Amino acid sequence: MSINTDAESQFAAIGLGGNLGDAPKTLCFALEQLAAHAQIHIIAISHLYRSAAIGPEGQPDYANAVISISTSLSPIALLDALQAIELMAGRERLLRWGARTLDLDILLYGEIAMQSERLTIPHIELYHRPFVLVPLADIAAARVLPNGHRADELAASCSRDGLALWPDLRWPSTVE
Ligand code: ROI
Repeated sequence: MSINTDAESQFAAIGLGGNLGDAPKTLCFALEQLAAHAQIHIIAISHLYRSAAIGPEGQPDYANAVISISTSLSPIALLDALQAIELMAGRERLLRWGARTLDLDILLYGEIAMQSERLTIPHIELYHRPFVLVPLADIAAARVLPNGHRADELAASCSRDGLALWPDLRWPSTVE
């Protein structure tokens, strides 16, 4: 794993989630695929969390994590790369807010704010989801988010109900 220092490279934060099958294993698979991509360099990997599903009742708990990367891909090209990995993991888009094998979301991309049919950056739910804010604070505590607040402040003020560490020896967190 190396860090791309090209002038063209941008910081991005990616949310990982899944709640079907062996979800930690699927998230590990996603990390391997991301690490193997020539234009994606993983900087940091949060702890792995277990979180109660937001959405329709009766879903299994999710495995969630956040990583930071540097990438020379444009936002849309990064989205294409993430969706290709979702497909490789067997992702089907069936129900809105339904259970899924793997979700890879662009949370932040440099200082960019954009809204298009396919992509909204920052992620539309970034500030509302503890299963995003808490792992984001693991790897980018002092980062000031586009709403002007530090990631660790936002994480400290959100409810941790239904959110817990998910110890898994396969998970290659870079956080102490
Ligand atoms: N709920 C949790 N806990 N974690 C997720 O990653 C997640 N992803 C989703 C919805 C269905 C909104 N619920 C989730 O897309």
